[in-house]
Amino acid sequence: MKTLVEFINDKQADFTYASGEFSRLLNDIGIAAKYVHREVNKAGLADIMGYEGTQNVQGEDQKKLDVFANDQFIKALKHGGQCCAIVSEENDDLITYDNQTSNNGKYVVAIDPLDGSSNIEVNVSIGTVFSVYRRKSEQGGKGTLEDVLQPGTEIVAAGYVIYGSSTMLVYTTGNGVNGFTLDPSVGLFLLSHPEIKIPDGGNIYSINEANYIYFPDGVKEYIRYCQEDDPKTLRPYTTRYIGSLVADFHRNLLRGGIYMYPGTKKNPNGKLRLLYECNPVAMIAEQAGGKATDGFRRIMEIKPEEMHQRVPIFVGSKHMVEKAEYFMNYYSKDFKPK
Ligand code: P6P
Repeated sequence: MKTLVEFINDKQADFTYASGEFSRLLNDIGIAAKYVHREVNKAGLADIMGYEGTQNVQGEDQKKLDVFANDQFIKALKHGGQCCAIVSEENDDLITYDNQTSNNGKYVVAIDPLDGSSNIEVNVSIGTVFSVYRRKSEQGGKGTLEDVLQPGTEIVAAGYVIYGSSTMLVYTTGNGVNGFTLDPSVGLFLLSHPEIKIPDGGNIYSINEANYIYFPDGVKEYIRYCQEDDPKTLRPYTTRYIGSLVADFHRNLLRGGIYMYPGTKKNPNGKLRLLYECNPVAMIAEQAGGKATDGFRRIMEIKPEEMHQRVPIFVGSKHMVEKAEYFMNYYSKDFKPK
């Protein structure tokens, strides 16, 4: 099996930016993921669970693993010297570096270092979600907000790490989606899922139905559609929702399905963050033949206005997302962003 390093080097010619720096940055993410894998897999044993006592920008209690993961990615990207700025779910403000090497870096990273971390103590799969942009500001100075507030169409690499029954890195550089499984005995990510394509005939819908009474009518009608009997269109579908984006998305990517976190009357922008949750999974979905929308607009075309901006998301098998969009446009035009 090809290792991640061999794969990146072989594919270097495919990159629009056939530069060693880009390959180095991808490898830095892989290195940090291995350290997080090690800590996640002993969380039950070590006193690494429990709250760090601080809160992140979302006002959520930070668990020690959240902080550990955040530190690992920030350190690895600093060590690699290719990244000049990071927007992280765990930090209110843009992270920049004080060393010249990093300030010469050509790239910026948006990352959720440990998404779904509330699931750690119940042993549910969690994940890291990331996207990489080329900086727009002049090389040599610190990275800027302008560098990270770019639409998803500008992303040069996007992916996630899922810390589950095995640890996998799944990513795209715009030339298809490939999955690498970590062999902990040798510390190598091995190409286990080449050229991932999301099945068109998906029949899994993933949504937190506890919010049902607040959903737009379009979502309620789409859920009803999923539950109606129609053997021709594989309905009734089945529902799977574990409350960990990376776990829910990864299952649907391999099996076919739709993950939805819609806006509600109470929270019109939903819950998930555009920069480091929605855009990365949207790019993976599109590169695997799927689709990602906020109910009306392509996720990757939404221009971010601020770092921790939330957007509604419907992502997964193309025909499922298109059907959900149909219901949103028919029943819930009032939810369409102005
Ligand atoms: P809810 C985890 O907090 C997360 O950001 C995603 O990983 C997950 O899909 C979603 O929120 C779960 O949210 O409101 O259903 O608990």
